[in-house]
Amino acid sequence: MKYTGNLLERWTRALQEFLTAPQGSETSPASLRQLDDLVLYHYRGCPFCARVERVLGELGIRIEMRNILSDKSHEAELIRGGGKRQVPCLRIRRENQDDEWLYESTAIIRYLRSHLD
Ligand SMILES: N[C@@H](CCC(=O)N[C@@H](CS)C(=O)NCC(=O)O)C(=O)O
Repeated sequence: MKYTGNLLERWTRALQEFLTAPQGSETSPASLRQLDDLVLYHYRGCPFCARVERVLGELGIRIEMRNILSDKSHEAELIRGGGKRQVPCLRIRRENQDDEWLYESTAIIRYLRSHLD
């Protein structure tokens, strides 16, 4: 019983520390930047998409994700706009210009790192 009490105490303390910890570190959700001009076409289980998603997480960037398997309109959009059914594809929206459709995980990661880091 004493053991259970200690454990409960430790959990409570850990929870309190977590809830009252200062915000703003690199990995805290509060530091995530939402970028509205970017959209990532992807699907779950695609390893190249996972690489891009990992870098987004690393950079603390949140963007709109469009899964082409769970929504056929996203798939149609990708083929119409980008020219082929391949994920990942990063859609870059620019004011007064056509959208850019960037394929290839390495090119997407290079873009994210060089423009947003
Ligand atoms: N070299 C590409 C490979 C991308 C790739 O092969 N993607 C697969 C999914 S993992 C794909 O879109 N295949 C076409 C399809 O599913 O219709 C990259 O690095 O992004």
